[in-house]
Amino acid sequence: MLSHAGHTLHGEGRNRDIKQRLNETIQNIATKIVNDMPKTIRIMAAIALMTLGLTGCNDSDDGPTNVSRKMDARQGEVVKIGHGTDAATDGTWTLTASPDSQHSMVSADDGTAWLLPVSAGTYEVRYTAGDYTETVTVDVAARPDLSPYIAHVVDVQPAPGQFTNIAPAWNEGDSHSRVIADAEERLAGKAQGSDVSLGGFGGYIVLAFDHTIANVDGERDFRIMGNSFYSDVVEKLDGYMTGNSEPGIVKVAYDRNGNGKPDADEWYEIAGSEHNNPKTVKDYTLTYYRPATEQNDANYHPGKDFITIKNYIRWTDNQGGEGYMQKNSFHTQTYYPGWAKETLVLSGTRLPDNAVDTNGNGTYFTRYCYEWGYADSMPNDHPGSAIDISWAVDTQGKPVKLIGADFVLIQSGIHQDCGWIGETSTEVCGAVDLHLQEKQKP
Ligand SMILES: [Ca+2]
Ligand SMILES: [Ca+2]
Ligand SMILES: [Ca+2]
Repeated sequence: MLSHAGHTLHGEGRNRDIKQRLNETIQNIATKIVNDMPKTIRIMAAIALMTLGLTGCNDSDDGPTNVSRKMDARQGEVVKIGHGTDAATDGTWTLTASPDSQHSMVSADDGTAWLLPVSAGTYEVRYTAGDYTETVTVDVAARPDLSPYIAHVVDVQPAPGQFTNIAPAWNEGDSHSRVIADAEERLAGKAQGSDVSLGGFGGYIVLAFDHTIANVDGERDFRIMGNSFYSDVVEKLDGYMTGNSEPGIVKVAYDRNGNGKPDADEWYEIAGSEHNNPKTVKDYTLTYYRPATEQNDANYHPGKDFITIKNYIRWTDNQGGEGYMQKNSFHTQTYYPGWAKETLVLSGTRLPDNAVDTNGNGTYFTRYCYEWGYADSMPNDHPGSAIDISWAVDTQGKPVKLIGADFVLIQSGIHQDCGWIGETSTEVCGAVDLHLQEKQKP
């Protein structure tokens, strides 16, 4: 059984597959009618059904039934496959032939299967329930137009930070949708675009692709490009590689209602290397307050100090904490998102602080690289920055088996202050479907 006990996740199909599903339904009904007919009429009907692309034969009333049929599908699109018998729902689906290993398949207890082919070519899936065997040949057409990179930025909401209002850009009078469009211009269609900074804890971005990223068994499926790098001064601290790591939590969603939008579809968090770290806080909420002033502190000494406003952006959290984000001399624009209301409330998983003041006087910070399952943590060329959709968990922390992901959300996961270098903010510079990247090579 390809389904995952108690947690098989499947789709309701896509609008574009309505025609195909109708054909399937017709075929299923036809098969049932045929099975209910006397044998002589059944053979004649079976011949007639071949025009529908369905062939069925039953050697005797007591013998095995073998049915075979064909379906058409397209690369990167989930195809729903039902079986044509009501004799048993305790059968199993198996993939019996495929062009290569690049695909994903799940099935549900009601006997429905979903196949997501990454490669074009011929697939064969088989449903077996007792004496009943149904073989479905799925011809998958190539889609050379598909891109392995981000197609759209659906939403972006950076938290306050040094690069907020700069990357993506906000100028006086700009709407939130203008900021989203700027983020899309920076990222869409590129292996590595220009940075989008998510600001301090809780800032997030929602990305969409022009296809479903397959959750290929045993393989990592996509990578979020960031700007982290290893330190060449301090190699390891507490067992972690050090450098400029600003980890972001990654969540995935499958477009279950098939409308191309991350609306009613559930988000599943990628449980990365620090998921069970006792210092990780699962439901952390920060409230940021618009700053009262952008005036430098009276006791700020240019050229001597780096902090221009010490008590700059006030924050409170849901753990009884409170404090201020500082402003520094390197960035003079307001750090508070220009389009946001007077308060900005952001919730999510807070990762343990990862900064170490290496010399104790605040001049050289290094930041642990959490090893896997995050954005902007491990360097882009390291396997630790590639993500397996199989690491997704539900809100109870239970693993889920998703056939793939249509949408990816990245959220700044650290809430700490690193003195003169400021808050820790996840950067997103692109994203890539690792399976399709291989397929779409010229
Ligand atoms: Ca996978
Ligand atoms: Ca949807
Ligand atoms: Ca970064």
